[in-house]
Amino acid sequence: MRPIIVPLGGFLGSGKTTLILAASSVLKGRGVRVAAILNDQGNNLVDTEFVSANGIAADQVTGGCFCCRFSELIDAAERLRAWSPDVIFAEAVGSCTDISATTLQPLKLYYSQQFRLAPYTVLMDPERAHELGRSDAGSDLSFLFQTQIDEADLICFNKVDRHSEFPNIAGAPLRYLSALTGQGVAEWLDEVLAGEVLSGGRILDIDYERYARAEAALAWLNCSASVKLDPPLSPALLIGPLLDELRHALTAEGLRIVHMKLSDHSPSGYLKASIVSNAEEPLVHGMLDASPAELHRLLLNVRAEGDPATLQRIVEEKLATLPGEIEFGNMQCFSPAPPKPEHRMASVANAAAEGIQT
Ligand SMILES: Nc1nc2c(ncn2[C@@H]2O[C@H](COP(=O)(O)OP(=O)(O)O)[C@@H](O)[C@H]2O)c(=O)[nH]1
Ligand SMILES: [Mg+2]
Repeated sequence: MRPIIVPLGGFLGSGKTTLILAASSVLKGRGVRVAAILNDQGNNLVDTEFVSANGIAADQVTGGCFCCRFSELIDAAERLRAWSPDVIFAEAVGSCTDISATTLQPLKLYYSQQFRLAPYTVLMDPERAHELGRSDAGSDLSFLFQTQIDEADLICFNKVDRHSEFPNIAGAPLRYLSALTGQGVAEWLDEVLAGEVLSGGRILDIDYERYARAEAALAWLNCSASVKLDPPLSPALLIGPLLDELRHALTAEGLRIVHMKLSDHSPSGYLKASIVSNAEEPLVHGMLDASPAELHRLLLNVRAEGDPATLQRIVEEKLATLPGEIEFGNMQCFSPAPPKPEHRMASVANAAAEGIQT
Protein backbone atom coordinates (compact mmCIF):
# COMPACT_ATOMS: atom_id res chain seq x y z
CA MET A 1 0.00 0.00 0.00
CA ARG A 2 1.29 3.50 -0.80
CA PRO A 3 2.07 5.53 2.34
CA ILE A 4 0.04 8.68 2.80
CA ILE A 5 2.09 11.86 3.20
CA VAL A 6 0.52 14.34 5.63
CA PRO A 7 1.98 17.79 4.87
CA LEU A 8 2.11 20.20 7.80
CA GLY A 9 2.84 23.91 7.55
CA GLY A 10 2.46 26.92 9.76
CA PHE A 11 4.63 29.63 11.21
CA LEU A 12 7.75 28.98 13.29
CA GLY A 13 6.68 27.76 16.72
CA SER A 14 3.04 27.08 15.81
CA GLY A 15 3.34 23.50 17.09
CA LYS A 16 3.99 21.34 14.01
CA THR A 17 6.54 19.04 15.67
CA THR A 18 4.40 18.73 18.79
CA LEU A 19 1.43 17.77 16.62
CA ILE A 20 3.50 15.11 14.84
CA LEU A 21 4.28 13.55 18.22
CA ALA A 22 0.67 13.70 19.45
CA ALA A 23 -0.74 12.38 16.17
CA SER A 24 1.86 9.61 16.03
CA SER A 25 0.89 8.47 19.47
CA VAL A 26 -2.81 8.31 18.46
CA LEU A 27 -1.94 6.38 15.28
CA LYS A 28 0.42 3.97 17.03
CA GLY A 29 -2.44 3.21 19.42
CA ARG A 30 -4.51 2.24 16.37
CA GLY A 31 -1.73 0.00 15.03
CA VAL A 32 -0.80 2.43 12.22
CA ARG A 33 2.90 2.72 11.35
CA VAL A 34 4.20 6.29 11.28
CA ALA A 35 7.28 8.17 10.16
CA ALA A 36 8.21 11.84 9.86
CA ILE A 37 10.27 14.13 7.66
CA LEU A 38 11.56 17.32 9.26
CA ASN A 39 12.79 20.26 7.25
CA ASP A 40 15.06 23.20 7.92
CA GLN A 41 17.27 25.81 6.30
CA GLY A 42 20.26 24.51 8.25
CA ASN A 43 21.33 21.17 9.73
CA ASN A 44 21.68 19.96 13.33
CA LEU A 45 17.98 20.00 14.04
CA VAL A 46 16.52 19.85 17.52
CA ASP A 47 13.23 18.69 15.95
CA THR A 48 14.66 15.62 14.21
CA GLU A 49 16.47 14.58 17.35
CA PHE A 50 13.34 15.14 19.45
CA VAL A 51 11.08 13.14 17.12
CA SER A 52 13.61 10.28 16.97
CA ALA A 53 14.00 10.38 20.76
CA ASN A 54 10.25 9.74 20.90
CA GLY A 55 10.61 6.52 18.93
CA ILE A 56 9.38 7.74 15.53
CA ALA A 57 11.27 6.87 12.35
CA ALA A 58 12.52 10.30 11.29
CA ASP A 59 14.39 11.67 8.31
CA GLN A 60 15.16 15.22 7.35
CA VAL A 61 15.63 17.66 4.50
CA THR A 62 18.21 20.27 5.45
CA GLY A 63 19.82 23.29 3.83
CA GLY A 64 16.58 24.64 2.34
CA CYS A 65 12.81 24.25 2.31
CA PHE A 66 10.85 21.43 0.64
CA CYS A 67 10.25 23.61 -2.43
CA CYS A 68 13.95 24.24 -3.05
CA ARG A 69 14.92 20.68 -2.09
CA PHE A 70 12.01 18.79 -3.61
CA SER A 71 14.19 15.90 -4.85
CA GLU A 72 15.57 15.50 -1.34
CA LEU A 73 12.06 15.36 0.06
CA ILE A 74 11.36 12.48 -2.30
CA ASP A 75 14.67 10.80 -1.35
CA ALA A 76 13.82 11.11 2.36
CA ALA A 77 10.31 9.69 1.79
CA GLU A 78 11.83 6.80 -0.21
CA ARG A 79 14.36 6.07 2.57
CA LEU A 80 11.54 5.98 5.12
CA ARG A 81 9.74 3.31 3.10
CA ALA A 82 12.27 0.89 4.61
CA TRP A 83 10.18 1.20 7.81
CA SER A 84 6.95 0.39 5.90
CA PRO A 85 5.11 3.43 7.25
CA ASP A 86 1.39 3.86 6.56
CA VAL A 87 1.61 7.58 7.32
CA ILE A 88 4.54 9.97 6.77
CA PHE A 89 4.22 13.40 8.36
CA ALA A 90 6.14 16.09 6.47
CA GLU A 91 6.88 19.27 8.44
CA ALA A 92 7.76 22.29 6.30
CA VAL A 93 10.13 25.06 7.39
CA GLY A 94 8.11 27.55 9.44
CA SER A 95 9.05 30.53 7.26
CA CYS A 96 8.25 28.73 4.03
CA THR A 97 5.28 29.46 1.82
CA ASP A 98 4.09 28.59 -1.74
CA ILE A 99 4.18 24.92 -0.70
CA SER A 100 1.12 24.10 -2.77
CA ALA A 101 2.57 25.14 -6.13
CA THR A 102 6.09 23.90 -5.47
CA THR A 103 5.65 20.75 -3.42
CA LEU A 104 2.06 19.47 -3.29
CA GLN A 105 1.28 19.75 -7.02
CA PRO A 106 4.54 18.04 -8.12
CA LEU A 107 3.92 15.29 -5.55
CA LYS A 108 0.47 14.69 -7.02
CA LEU A 109 1.63 14.91 -10.63
CA TYR A 110 4.84 12.89 -10.54
CA TYR A 111 4.68 10.65 -7.47
CA SER A 112 1.09 9.47 -7.15
CA GLN A 113 2.21 5.89 -7.89
CA GLN A 114 4.47 5.94 -4.83
CA PHE A 115 2.58 8.10 -2.32
CA ARG A 116 -0.88 9.37 -1.47
CA LEU A 117 -1.21 12.93 -0.26
CA ALA A 118 -3.37 14.26 2.56
CA PRO A 119 -4.75 17.83 2.59
CA TYR A 120 -2.32 20.55 3.57
CA THR A 121 -2.82 21.56 7.21
CA VAL A 122 -1.50 24.93 8.35
CA LEU A 123 -1.18 25.29 12.10
CA MET A 124 -1.65 28.59 13.83
CA ASP A 125 -0.69 29.87 17.26
CA PRO A 126 -3.65 32.11 18.28
CA GLU A 127 -1.36 34.63 19.96
CA ARG A 128 0.77 34.91 16.83
CA ALA A 129 -2.39 35.30 14.76
CA HIS A 130 -3.43 38.28 16.92
CA GLU A 131 0.05 39.76 16.81
CA LEU A 132 0.76 39.41 13.10
CA GLY A 133 -2.77 39.81 11.87
CA ARG A 134 -3.42 43.34 13.13
CA SER A 135 -0.72 45.49 14.68
CA ASP A 136 2.01 44.07 12.52
CA ALA A 137 0.17 43.84 9.20
CA GLY A 138 2.48 44.67 6.28
CA SER A 139 5.62 43.50 8.09
CA ASP A 140 7.89 40.73 6.83
CA LEU A 141 6.68 38.22 9.38
CA SER A 142 3.07 39.13 8.71
CA PHE A 143 3.58 38.54 4.97
CA LEU A 144 4.93 35.02 5.59
CA PHE A 145 2.21 34.25 8.11
CA GLN A 146 -0.63 35.44 5.87
CA THR A 147 0.53 33.69 2.71
CA GLN A 148 0.87 30.41 4.63
CA ILE A 149 -2.77 30.70 5.67
CA ASP A 150 -3.90 31.63 2.16
CA GLU A 151 -2.76 28.33 0.64
CA ALA A 152 -3.98 26.00 3.41
CA ASP A 153 -6.50 23.25 2.72
CA LEU A 154 -7.27 23.18 6.44
CA ILE A 155 -6.34 25.78 9.09
CA CYS A 156 -5.88 24.55 12.64
CA PHE A 157 -5.75 26.89 15.59
CA ASN A 158 -3.37 25.09 17.95
CA LYS A 159 -2.72 25.65 21.69
CA VAL A 160 -6.40 25.78 22.64
CA ASP A 161 -5.34 24.65 26.13
CA ARG A 162 -3.92 28.17 26.57
CA HIS A 163 -6.13 30.33 24.39
CA SER A 164 -9.84 30.81 24.10
CA GLU A 165 -10.02 33.82 21.78
CA PHE A 166 -9.38 33.36 18.11
CA PRO A 167 -9.21 36.08 15.45
CA ASN A 168 -11.37 35.83 12.33
CA ILE A 169 -9.48 34.10 9.56
CA ALA A 170 -10.87 33.89 6.05
CA GLY A 171 -10.02 31.01 3.69
CA ALA A 172 -9.92 27.29 4.40
CA PRO A 173 -12.09 25.55 7.01
CA LEU A 174 -10.98 26.22 10.60
CA ARG A 175 -10.31 23.56 13.20
CA TYR A 176 -9.20 23.83 16.84
CA LEU A 177 -6.83 21.55 18.74
CA SER A 178 -4.10 21.25 21.32
CA ALA A 179 -1.07 19.31 20.20
CA LEU A 180 0.19 19.45 23.77
CA THR A 181 -2.82 17.91 25.53
CA GLY A 182 -4.06 15.91 22.54
CA GLN A 183 -7.47 17.60 22.47
CA GLY A 184 -8.90 17.48 18.94
CA VAL A 185 -5.92 15.57 17.50
CA ALA A 186 -7.77 12.31 16.76
CA GLU A 187 -10.56 14.26 15.03
CA TRP A 188 -8.03 16.17 12.94
CA LEU A 189 -6.36 12.90 11.93
CA ASP A 190 -9.68 11.34 10.97
CA GLU A 191 -10.38 14.30 8.73
CA VAL A 192 -7.01 14.48 6.97
CA LEU A 193 -6.70 10.73 6.51
CA ALA A 194 -10.22 10.23 5.18
CA GLY A 195 -9.26 11.32 1.67
CA GLU A 196 -12.29 13.51 1.23
CA VAL A 197 -10.51 16.85 0.87
CA LEU A 198 -8.32 17.50 -2.17
CA SER A 199 -4.74 18.21 -1.20
CA GLY A 200 -3.25 21.43 -2.54
CA GLY A 201 -6.60 22.84 -3.57
CA ARG A 202 -5.31 26.43 -3.57
CA ILE A 203 -2.35 28.00 -5.32
CA LEU A 204 -0.86 31.37 -4.47
CA ASP A 205 0.09 34.10 -6.86
CA ILE A 206 3.20 35.02 -4.97
CA ASP A 207 5.71 37.83 -5.46
CA TYR A 208 9.04 36.01 -5.05
CA GLU A 209 10.99 39.22 -4.44
CA ARG A 210 8.71 40.10 -1.56
CA TYR A 211 8.94 36.52 -0.29
CA ALA A 212 12.76 36.55 -0.42
CA ARG A 213 12.89 39.90 1.40
CA ALA A 214 10.58 38.62 4.12
CA GLU A 215 12.64 35.49 4.76
CA ALA A 216 15.88 37.48 4.67
CA ALA A 217 14.64 39.56 7.61
CA LEU A 218 15.14 36.47 9.75
CA ALA A 219 18.37 35.35 11.37
CA TRP A 220 18.82 31.61 11.61
CA LEU A 221 21.30 29.95 13.95
CA ASN A 222 21.96 26.23 14.39
CA CYS A 223 24.86 25.12 16.53
CA SER A 224 26.07 22.13 18.46
CA ALA A 225 28.49 22.10 21.37
CA SER A 226 29.94 19.61 23.84
CA VAL A 227 30.28 20.82 27.39
CA LYS A 228 32.28 19.34 30.26
CA LEU A 229 30.86 21.00 33.36
CA ASP A 230 32.60 21.67 36.63
CA PRO A 231 30.60 21.26 38.85
CA PRO A 232 28.20 18.78 37.18
CA LEU A 233 24.61 19.96 36.59
CA SER A 234 21.35 18.27 35.66
CA PRO A 235 20.08 18.98 32.10
CA ALA A 236 17.23 21.04 33.60
CA LEU A 237 19.61 23.23 35.59
CA LEU A 238 21.84 23.68 32.57
CA ILE A 239 19.45 24.46 29.73
CA GLY A 240 16.64 26.24 31.63
CA PRO A 241 18.84 29.11 32.88
CA LEU A 242 20.89 29.15 29.66
CA LEU A 243 17.79 29.62 27.51
CA ASP A 244 16.63 32.37 29.84
CA GLU A 245 19.96 34.18 29.63
CA LEU A 246 19.92 33.95 25.86
CA ARG A 247 16.40 35.32 25.83
CA HIS A 248 17.37 38.34 27.95
CA ALA A 249 20.49 39.04 25.90
CA LEU A 250 18.60 38.84 22.57
CA THR A 251 15.89 41.11 23.94
CA ALA A 252 18.46 43.65 25.17
CA GLU A 253 19.97 43.82 21.67
CA GLY A 254 16.61 44.22 19.94
CA LEU A 255 16.35 40.78 18.32
CA ARG A 256 12.78 39.51 18.12
CA ILE A 257 12.69 35.80 19.00
CA VAL A 258 10.43 33.77 16.76
CA HIS A 259 11.48 30.32 17.94
CA MET A 260 14.43 29.29 20.09
CA LYS A 261 15.01 25.60 20.93
CA LEU A 262 17.75 24.09 23.02
CA SER A 263 18.26 20.39 23.65
CA ASP A 264 20.65 18.53 25.91
CA HIS A 265 21.84 14.94 25.65
CA SER A 266 23.64 13.90 28.79
CA PRO A 267 24.40 10.45 30.22
CA SER A 268 21.66 11.10 32.80
CA GLY A 269 18.90 11.96 30.30
CA TYR A 270 17.51 13.99 27.38
CA LEU A 271 15.81 17.36 27.73
CA LYS A 272 14.50 20.01 25.35
CA ALA A 273 13.35 23.54 26.11
CA SER A 274 11.85 26.09 23.77
CA ILE A 275 10.24 29.53 23.56
CA VAL A 276 8.39 31.30 20.76
CA SER A 277 8.66 34.94 21.87
CA ASN A 278 10.85 37.29 23.91
CA ALA A 279 8.30 37.44 26.72
CA GLU A 280 7.76 33.72 27.27
CA GLU A 281 9.04 31.35 29.93
CA PRO A 282 10.62 28.19 28.44
CA LEU A 283 8.44 25.12 27.88
CA VAL A 284 10.42 22.02 28.79
CA HIS A 285 10.02 18.42 27.57
CA GLY A 286 11.95 15.30 28.54
CA MET A 287 13.61 14.08 31.71
CA LEU A 288 13.15 16.97 34.09
CA ASP A 289 14.34 14.88 37.03
CA ALA A 290 17.59 13.60 35.47
CA SER A 291 20.52 13.70 37.88
CA PRO A 292 23.60 15.97 37.55
CA ALA A 293 26.11 15.01 34.86
CA GLU A 294 29.50 16.26 33.78
CA LEU A 295 29.14 15.78 30.03
CA HIS A 296 26.43 17.41 27.94
CA ARG A 297 25.84 17.63 24.20
CA LEU A 298 23.88 20.77 23.35
CA LEU A 299 21.97 21.58 20.21
CA LEU A 300 20.67 25.12 19.77
CA ASN A 301 18.30 26.34 17.02
CA VAL A 302 17.36 30.03 17.02
CA ARG A 303 15.07 31.84 14.59
CA ALA A 304 14.84 35.56 15.27
CA GLU A 305 14.08 38.74 13.39
CA GLY A 306 17.32 40.70 13.23
CA ASP A 307 20.96 40.60 12.25
CA PRO A 308 22.67 37.15 12.06
CA ALA A 309 26.10 38.46 13.14
CA THR A 310 24.65 39.93 16.35
CA LEU A 311 22.79 36.69 17.04
CA GLN A 312 25.94 34.60 16.62
CA ARG A 313 27.98 36.90 18.86
CA ILE A 314 25.41 36.73 21.66
CA VAL A 315 25.16 32.92 21.46
CA GLU A 316 28.95 32.47 21.49
CA GLU A 317 29.33 34.87 24.42
CA LYS A 318 26.62 33.18 26.50
CA LEU A 319 27.82 29.63 25.82
CA ALA A 320 31.38 30.67 26.73
CA THR A 321 30.22 31.68 30.22
CA LEU A 322 29.18 28.10 31.13
CA PRO A 323 31.28 26.74 34.02
CA GLY A 324 33.72 24.21 32.53
CA GLU A 325 35.11 23.44 29.09
CA ILE A 326 33.11 23.98 25.93
CA GLU A 327 33.89 22.68 22.46
CA PHE A 328 31.84 24.06 19.59
CA GLY A 329 30.83 21.57 16.91
CA ASN A 330 28.96 22.95 13.98
CA MET A 331 27.99 26.65 13.97
CA GLN A 332 25.75 28.01 11.23
CA CYS A 333 24.28 31.48 11.31
CA PHE A 334 22.70 33.13 8.29
CA SER A 335 19.62 34.69 6.74
CA PRO A 336 17.74 32.34 4.41
CA ALA A 337 18.77 32.72 0.74
CA PRO A 338 16.12 33.70 -1.85
CA PRO A 339 13.88 30.66 -2.49
CA LYS A 340 14.43 28.93 -5.85
CA PRO A 341 11.89 26.12 -6.19
CA GLU A 342 12.78 23.03 -8.25
CA HIS A 343 9.21 22.93 -9.62
CA ARG A 344 6.41 25.47 -9.68
CA MET A 345 2.94 24.56 -10.97
CA ALA A 346 0.53 27.35 -11.80
CA SER A 347 -2.62 25.23 -11.64
CA VAL A 348 -4.09 22.69 -9.28
CA ALA A 349 -3.36 19.09 -10.29
CA ASN A 350 -6.18 16.67 -9.68
CA ALA A 351 -5.36 13.42 -7.99
CA ALA A 352 -7.75 10.74 -6.91
CA ALA A 353 -8.53 11.54 -3.30
CA GLU A 354 -8.08 8.26 -1.52
CA GLY A 355 -7.83 7.94 2.22
CA ILE A 356 -6.88 5.27 4.67
CA GLN A 357 -8.99 3.62 7.32
CA THR A 358 -7.49 3.81 10.79
N1 LIG B 1 0.43 25.33 25.42
C1 LIG B 1 0.71 24.71 24.28
N2 LIG B 1 1.96 24.76 23.80
C2 LIG B 1 2.21 24.11 22.65
C3 LIG B 1 1.21 23.38 21.95
N3 LIG B 1 1.77 22.86 20.84
C4 LIG B 1 3.06 23.25 20.85
N4 LIG B 1 3.34 23.99 21.93
C5 LIG B 1 4.62 24.59 22.31
O1 LIG B 1 4.98 25.57 21.33
C6 LIG B 1 6.39 25.55 21.11
C7 LIG B 1 6.66 25.31 19.64
O2 LIG B 1 6.22 24.01 19.30
P1 LIG B 1 6.87 23.19 18.10
O3 LIG B 1 6.09 21.94 17.96
O4 LIG B 1 8.33 23.08 18.29
O5 LIG B 1 6.57 24.21 16.88
P2 LIG B 1 7.00 24.13 15.33
O6 LIG B 1 8.08 25.13 15.16
O7 LIG B 1 5.78 24.52 14.57
O8 LIG B 1 7.43 22.72 15.05
C8 LIG B 1 6.96 24.45 22.00
O9 LIG B 1 7.43 25.06 23.18
C9 LIG B 1 5.75 23.58 22.28
O10 LIG B 1 5.85 22.89 23.50
C10 LIG B 1 -0.10 23.34 22.51
O11 LIG B 1 -1.05 22.73 21.99
N5 LIG B 1 -0.29 24.02 23.68
MG1 LIG C 1 9.25 22.01 14.31
